Amino acid sequence: MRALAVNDISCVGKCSLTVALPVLSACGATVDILPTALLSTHTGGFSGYTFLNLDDEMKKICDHWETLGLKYDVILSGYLGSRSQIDFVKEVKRRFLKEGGIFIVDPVLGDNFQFYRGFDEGFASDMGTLCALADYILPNDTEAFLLTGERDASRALEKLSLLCPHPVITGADDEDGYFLHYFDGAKKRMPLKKVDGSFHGAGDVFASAFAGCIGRGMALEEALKLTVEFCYRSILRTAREVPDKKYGMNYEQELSILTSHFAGK
Ligand code: PXL
Repeated sequence: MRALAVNDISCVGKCSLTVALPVLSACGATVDILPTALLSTHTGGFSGYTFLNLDDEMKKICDHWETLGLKYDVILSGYLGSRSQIDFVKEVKRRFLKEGGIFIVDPVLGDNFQFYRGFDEGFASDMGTLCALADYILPNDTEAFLLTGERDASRALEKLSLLCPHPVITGADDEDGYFLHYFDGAKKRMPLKKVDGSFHGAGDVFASAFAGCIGRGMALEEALKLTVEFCYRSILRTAREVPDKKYGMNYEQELSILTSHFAGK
């Protein structure tokens, strides 16, 4: 299975491509990358970070790839550095996704009911147009709200299901607990064990594992169960081992959950 991860390179603070490469690889994927921006750190909690937008380079990279005839079974889109990149990723899907391939969009916009630095309503609205081309979208509760205007996850899911066949809201509080909400022909939810605190990069760990599982042919519910187990174990480890959560998740020693599942398959 050949996957393309479209995301930024944050040199410090594990997220984006530094997470997508190892996690997708652990699922047995051959992973290529299309970097959207180069940052000294991610933007969540560090000050003074550097940011190089790679708009022009992305176009040149894709023109070269066309000469190689590359096609992907799965394309996973994550953090995009500009509104024009959102349009360009639509073109990447057209040019490089195999017939019958799977397009997964993690609409990276914000967390804790706030935009990440550099994003605004216009960006969210454009991101909605990219979500409309996806087979699966993976917003967190904040992103589901920013895309739909609904704070209630069940109502947000309903609106997102008009946009894309399989929205997955990766964690939201309900009146009776903490759930992952997903649409699979009907609204469904899966209980999640909540660990206190905020875990930077958790969305990228989730999206990468999910894309790997779906790319390897798992059905939606099975893919979600394995992804949730891998994320939960990584979060527990991070809670124990990482004092400063902006440095990202310690998922590395939990990759065996994925490698052992896919061993010999
Ligand atoms: O984890 C999402 C993410 C990805 N990439 C960059 C970010 C963030 C969140 O802060 O800043 C550059």
